[in-house]
Amino acid sequence: MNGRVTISVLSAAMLLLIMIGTACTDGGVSVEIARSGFETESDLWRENPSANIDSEMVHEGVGSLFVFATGLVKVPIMDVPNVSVVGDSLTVTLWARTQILQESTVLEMLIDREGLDPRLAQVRMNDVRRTTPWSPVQIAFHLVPDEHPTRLRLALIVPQPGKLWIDDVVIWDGAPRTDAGTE
Ligand SMILES: [Ca+2]
Repeated sequence: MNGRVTISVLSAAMLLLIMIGTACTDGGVSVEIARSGFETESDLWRENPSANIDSEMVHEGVGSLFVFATGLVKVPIMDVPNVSVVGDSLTVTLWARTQILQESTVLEMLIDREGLDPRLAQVRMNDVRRTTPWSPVQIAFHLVPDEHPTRLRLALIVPQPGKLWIDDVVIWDGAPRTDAGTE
């Protein structure tokens, strides 16, 4: 009887170790800093006539952000004050859907920094173009040494005409996963 109990405890402990090991391999640092599912209106994109909430073409929930670009358009999507970053990078994950989008969309992050001038970082989302169904995207913004972000402002830059929907945007401290997206 005691032997069985011991084996059960050992099995549970081994399973726990395996689970912890898997989590570390997949994630490393994976703290969520901010999230937007575009479920409510925001002043951020409301003033941009190219951007709207779409309540029909959603990836999740009741809304997504829809951008109808007739030329170059920049749409602010998140403004996150008072951040504290532990990892050596920031990762943005999102879901995107495109329709006749001529050029790749660019994700722009303006990083306010403790003791330094703000830094503007831009990453081209190579697969967010042409006509595609909802697809996961993952973009990494690497931090430079001794850079301590205090505020993050995220924007989409659509360089050419086309339609774009995005949903479930998350900014992570570090790299949350390695199984999706482009960079
Ligand atoms: Ca949503």
